[in-house]
Amino acid sequence: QPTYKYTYFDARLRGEFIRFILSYAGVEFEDNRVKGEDWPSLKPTTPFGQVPVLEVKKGSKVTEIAQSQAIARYLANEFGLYGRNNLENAVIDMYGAQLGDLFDAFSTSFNSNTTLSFFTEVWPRNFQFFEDRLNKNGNGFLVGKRLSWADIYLSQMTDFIQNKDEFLNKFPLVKALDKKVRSIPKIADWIKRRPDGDF
Ligand code: GSH
Repeated sequence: QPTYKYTYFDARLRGEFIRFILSYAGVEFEDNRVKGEDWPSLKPTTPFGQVPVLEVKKGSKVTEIAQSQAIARYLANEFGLYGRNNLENAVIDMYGAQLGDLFDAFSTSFNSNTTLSFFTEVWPRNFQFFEDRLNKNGNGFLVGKRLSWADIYLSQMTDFIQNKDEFLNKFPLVKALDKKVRSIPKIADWIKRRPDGDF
């Protein structure tokens, strides 16, 4: 059994869905939360100067994985969060990529004056895509008949919405999926014991 060290900032943001996945997997992981003042010295030691990074230690061999979606896919393969075949996996990855783009847009909106249009336009447009897709698949999951890493990512993304409950009333299938993911005992337990924070 490998051991896992997960490095991200002391925040949920782009890194939290991986913590959901690690919790779902039921594996112990070191939740290494880098402080702002320690980041400049750590940055050059990471593969691309960014976090998240997952270190997977098997025996004496340590492999570092950067890029959140590469980490998610690795864990999905290890812990049964993919589909039944390559085609289902491609569609799961498609949703993951869309959510990654959405997060990129969300973080860019912080650094410009577009936060408002983000909340009135970009969130609703994207959540409508996912609502329609859930409606089409018809069983509460994005792909096939079981939970995938994209379902977990979509659920975690709702953390960043202002007035989440009210907002999600317009997207009842996303709301139900979010509730289902957060009710999975190992994820519910993580949410209970994780550090507090606004983001
Ligand atoms: N595409 C990458 C991923 O999905 O992991 C983006 C990683 C990224 O933007 N990381 C940010 C970071 O490390 C935090 S969310 N910022 C600090 C820096 O670039 O110095």
